[in-house]
Amino acid sequence: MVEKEVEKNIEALLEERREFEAPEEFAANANANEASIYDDAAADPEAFWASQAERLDWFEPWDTVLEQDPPFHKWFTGGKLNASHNCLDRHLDSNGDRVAYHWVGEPGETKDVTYKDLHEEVCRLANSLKDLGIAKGDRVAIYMPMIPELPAAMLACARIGAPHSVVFGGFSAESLRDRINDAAAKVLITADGSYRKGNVVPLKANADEALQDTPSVEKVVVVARTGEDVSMTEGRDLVYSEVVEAASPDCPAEPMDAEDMLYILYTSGTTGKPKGIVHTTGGYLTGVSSTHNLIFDIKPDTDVYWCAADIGWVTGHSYIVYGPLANGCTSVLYEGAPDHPDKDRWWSIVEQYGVTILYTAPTAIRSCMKWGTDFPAKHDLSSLRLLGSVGEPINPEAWIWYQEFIGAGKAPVVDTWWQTETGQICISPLPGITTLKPGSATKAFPGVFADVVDEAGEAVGRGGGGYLVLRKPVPAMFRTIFGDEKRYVETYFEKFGNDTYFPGDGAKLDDDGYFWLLGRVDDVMNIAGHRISTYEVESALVDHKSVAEAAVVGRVDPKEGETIVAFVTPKEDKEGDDALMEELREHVAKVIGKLARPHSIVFTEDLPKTRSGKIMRRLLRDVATGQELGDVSTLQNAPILEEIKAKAESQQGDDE
Ligand code: 7RM
Repeated sequence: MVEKEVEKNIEALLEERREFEAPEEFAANANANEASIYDDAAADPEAFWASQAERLDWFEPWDTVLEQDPPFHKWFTGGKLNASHNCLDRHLDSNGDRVAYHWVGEPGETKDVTYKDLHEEVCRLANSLKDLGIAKGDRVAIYMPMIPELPAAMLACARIGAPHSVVFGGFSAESLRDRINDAAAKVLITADGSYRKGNVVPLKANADEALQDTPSVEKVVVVARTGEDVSMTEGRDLVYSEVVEAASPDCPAEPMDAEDMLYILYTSGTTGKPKGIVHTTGGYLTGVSSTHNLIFDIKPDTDVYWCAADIGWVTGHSYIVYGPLANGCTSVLYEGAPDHPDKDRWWSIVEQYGVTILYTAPTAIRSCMKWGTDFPAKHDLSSLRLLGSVGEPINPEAWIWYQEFIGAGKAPVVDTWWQTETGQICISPLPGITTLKPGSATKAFPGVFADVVDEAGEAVGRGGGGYLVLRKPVPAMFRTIFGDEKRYVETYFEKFGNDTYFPGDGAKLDDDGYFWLLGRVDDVMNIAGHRISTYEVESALVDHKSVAEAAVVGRVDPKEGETIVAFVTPKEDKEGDDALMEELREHVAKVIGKLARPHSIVFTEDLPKTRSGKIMRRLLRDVATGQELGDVSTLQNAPILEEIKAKAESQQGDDE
């Protein structure tokens, strides 16, 4: 009886939401507006991906679209191309004066960089790298702020066939050191510092600390961003502007094999040192440019596109640099924080440049919800015609808020599921075709074979829940973990066999075959034999009018089994008191069922988050179970954890 009630109310929470059909005018002009694209791609996926690859410039055509030796796969073998050529040179004749990036510095300066400007900078820097001894195949580490020199550095590497390894500017010296050493990078490109919330982040000082223990690095190129004094090591460190000015602007793009490495990007696994995710050239560029074109409905002549992620994450690699530039579109590149100098910074940028497409993360959307609607309301956001979300499940309330208060109720919201490993979006609506359901990433992109399976790897079918899998590789999918093929096979293919990629996410299929991502499988709780995802409880909590943000974990007790602990940030004007605690427990009981009612609720000003904004549930689980805290080095706000811990402990005392 109880179980039935839970089941029904989970369904009610997730499904009793409005559905949104593609707006007629949008559909009429959409890049993807024939539903047959799905069936055609399913019938012959290789023909579909080949047609997408043909949108690129190839120096030599490929022989075979896909060669598989599961779990290994190669795309467009025999083909030759260059990513930098595809992102720059081929646009020059017709669109050289088009703006590639409207750059906005956090302190307020702006700069428009055209395709011609970027091409020249890239060619000069590529020649400088050659002068510094970088040859095809050598790795270059990049540790930079969100300034135009960052995409330029990536493309300069791509131009000469040197794989780059971008390390997010928020990472510590130690993280930088480990990544440089794992890739054995020969050159580091960095900056004196960067601006964040009005402060200077000392990138060069961090780099110097890292460089004490990185034997592979021979030269360091330093961009003067802040102009502050930094120490320069004679014979090793060079000034970026001097190096670039001295170099020739003439640098032919190296013809690369489709399967040559384009870059390494490190991502944390559940255990052990970060994994160096390896992406190659032809498939990657095909995957990111095609998804960018069809999902974001890019009209290069008129759109101003803004992906508000950091280039240091895969979202920035694929959807700030390679996808948008391959499609010849104009982007915004913003250096700083969304609330500096005030909480309307993003909306003033949207207004200033007439941004038409905005792509961001649920955590950012929830921050904006917390700050209130006055900030977006101060600005004319009517240019926005399409909104995107990525990074974690977006709860229906945040989805609706985004559509309503940022998209004026008219802009479709595309919730895009993918990973560092997949390189490209895999599950997402096509905004001119797909009927949207708030909270669902909807359907697999054409040519992508996503499914939901049970523990034995059997398809659960519509209405079922289990593990998300991909039954065929996508072109932009990673090829291996740098230097650790064994870990590649074990992490992703041990569970269901070499033909089935396991991304580590749980998902449900609803009766229409829509995907509902439920978070990492290690975040699924088992409450009295019933699977309830932390996300479902979080969604119910955030659904309450007094809640800004919530994270939920399972506390395993040998006697009681698993119970639910919620960490809740109330909205700014709300008090996290006993009355609210009781109200929230009742609220969750009402929307999901008594079984899903949190056993305890800890109120906190903030939740522990990684620098990319993901809530670290693992650490909250440690707090909830009273265990020693795990690794906190990737947190952006580590001190909050001690506060939460102290509160949780005093509350637990109250319980007993
Ligand atoms: C792009 C990115 C990947 C993990 C992935 C999921 C989660 C990402 C969504 C999502 C639900 C989404 N790369 N995730 N997008 N969950 N809906 N639209 O975030 O490598 O940093 O993270 O993020 O758990 O496995 S990532």
